[in-house]
Amino acid sequence: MGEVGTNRLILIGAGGHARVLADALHLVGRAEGAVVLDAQADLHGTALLGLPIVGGDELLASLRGEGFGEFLVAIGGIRGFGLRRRLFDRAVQLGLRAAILRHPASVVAESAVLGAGSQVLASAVVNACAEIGENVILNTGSIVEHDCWVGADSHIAPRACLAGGVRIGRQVHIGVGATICENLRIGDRAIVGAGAVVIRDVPPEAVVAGVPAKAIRRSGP
Ligand code: JB2
Repeated sequence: MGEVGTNRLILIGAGGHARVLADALHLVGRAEGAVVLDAQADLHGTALLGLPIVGGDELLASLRGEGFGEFLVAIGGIRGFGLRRRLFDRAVQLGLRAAILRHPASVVAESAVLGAGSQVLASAVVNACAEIGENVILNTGSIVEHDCWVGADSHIAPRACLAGGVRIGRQVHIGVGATICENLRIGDRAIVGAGAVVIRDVPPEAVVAGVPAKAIRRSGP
């Protein structure tokens, strides 16, 4: 896959999303030497698809000095965007580089741009001139059409589809199988429910659902 580079890699998080990333790392030959960190002490000393779970985030600094140069934030849950950002910033501050992971069965146009830490999973398609921000998850089978822009920390869930020219803000969640029609804007920290069909712009922090999608509440704590 090239983009991940040659340094040993740290996966931050050992849950469901981490299993998907670990599987892809095996496929692209980056699993060897990689380790996993998780907040749950009872996972320490166990393994995730063959990758050792060596401890919690307090190890980030010492791993940096032991030949680990790259990381991926491997937490993807809908409540995790602030956490994904905090973990990303902490690792970068310690001098680690965010890897870019492209599943070998994904399709990324040559003219598309992938930000640091972005994760393009199996069967995802990123079409011409799309720009993907840092720490973004393009999950299984998602489609990001030409000229789309996806802001940092956002998650495009499995089989969601962004039609051409869509702009997605930062820390946005586009639910499983949702469709965003062409040229629409989805504001920062908005949530689009699974299966929704969005036909109008969505303001920041709105939660929308249904066909056509309508506001149902505000996002946030
Ligand atoms: O601060 C932390 C921290 N907080 C929670 N640091 C580290 N290193 N790990 C942390 N965690 C760990 O993240 C939890 O202890 C837990 O092991 C993991 C989150 O796992 P979970 O399976 O709950 O969520 P996920 O984000 O891996 O997966 C969700 O999002 C994916 C995109 C699920 O909804 C999946 O179904 C979905 N595909």
